[in-house]
Amino acid sequence: MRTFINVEDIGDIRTALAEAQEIKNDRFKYQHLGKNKTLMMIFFNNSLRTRLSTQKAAMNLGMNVIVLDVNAGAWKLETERGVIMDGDKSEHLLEAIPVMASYCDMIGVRSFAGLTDRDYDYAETVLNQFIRYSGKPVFAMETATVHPLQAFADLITMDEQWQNRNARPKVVLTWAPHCRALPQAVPNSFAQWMNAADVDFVVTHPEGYELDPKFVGNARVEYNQMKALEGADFVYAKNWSCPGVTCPEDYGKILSKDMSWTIDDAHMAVTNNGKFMHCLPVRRGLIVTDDVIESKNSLVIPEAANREISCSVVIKRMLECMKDF
Ligand code: AN0
Ligand code: CP
Repeated sequence: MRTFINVEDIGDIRTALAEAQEIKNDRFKYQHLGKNKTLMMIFFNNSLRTRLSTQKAAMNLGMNVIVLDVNAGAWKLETERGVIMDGDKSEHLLEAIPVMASYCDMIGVRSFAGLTDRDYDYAETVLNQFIRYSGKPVFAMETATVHPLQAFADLITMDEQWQNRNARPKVVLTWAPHCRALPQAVPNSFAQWMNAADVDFVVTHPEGYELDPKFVGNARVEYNQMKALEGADFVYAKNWSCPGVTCPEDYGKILSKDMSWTIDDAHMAVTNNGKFMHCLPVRRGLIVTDDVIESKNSLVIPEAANREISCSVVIKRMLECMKDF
């Protein structure tokens, strides 16, 4: 594996899930693979889980880890070509990338959507520059449009919960209100991975929040949230800003703050004793009530714990490939 961005990069899902359990049973089994190899994690945005779980996964595999917070101590980086750099950005990504790459064997990138220029964000401009100019394996740690390490961890968590049941689970991705404009990376990847998994997948959101067809595919969209939640086995809540699919000029805007979409006991009551999921960080009172997130049906902590496992599978696969280069 040279890049980890989309669900196709992981190959067969059942094989990946089996590999995740193998690693979970013995996290240090592949410690020899990373000896004298260095992972560089580059953050353009904040993180708690990704920062810690990725570092832990790399250490489990015997790697050394370097972490760079671009906005805290490094030179401010220009990302676009053809500009006169007379502003506050002292260095161009086109020099910084090969320099950073010269110190490492593998790169993880976190770079959120700017939410102002849809084409720039959806072209994954920053991530693609890392792939093109580093010459190293690159994985997304949430980029402009995707968060595959999260979606893979979510799938591992659902697989663990659903074991020994014959029917396909009903999984509902529901939009929920938030006070700030958030990216679409988490719902995009979640939709992409659920479409590839053996589940009955439904997406619900207010009108105008339609996700990009590249990710949502032919998933069932139900605009009535309560109807969508009926009989759900898993409820995956997330806020996202307008993806600009039906109305490009609304890209990145907040179109609704409708608090009737906040997941509370009344929402969970229509599900099939459904489990509550969220990638975290979550704002209580907006996305979900205290009671729901603290309930025995809440999976938010196991999801976060499985980030170490999803990342271990990805880094292991990249290290295995490196022998060929
Ligand atoms: C980010 C988002 O919604 O994409 C990160 C989630 C993992 N959340 C915030 O910025 C609050
Ligand atoms: N879920 C997730 O990626 O969290 P962080 O933003 O804290 O890394």
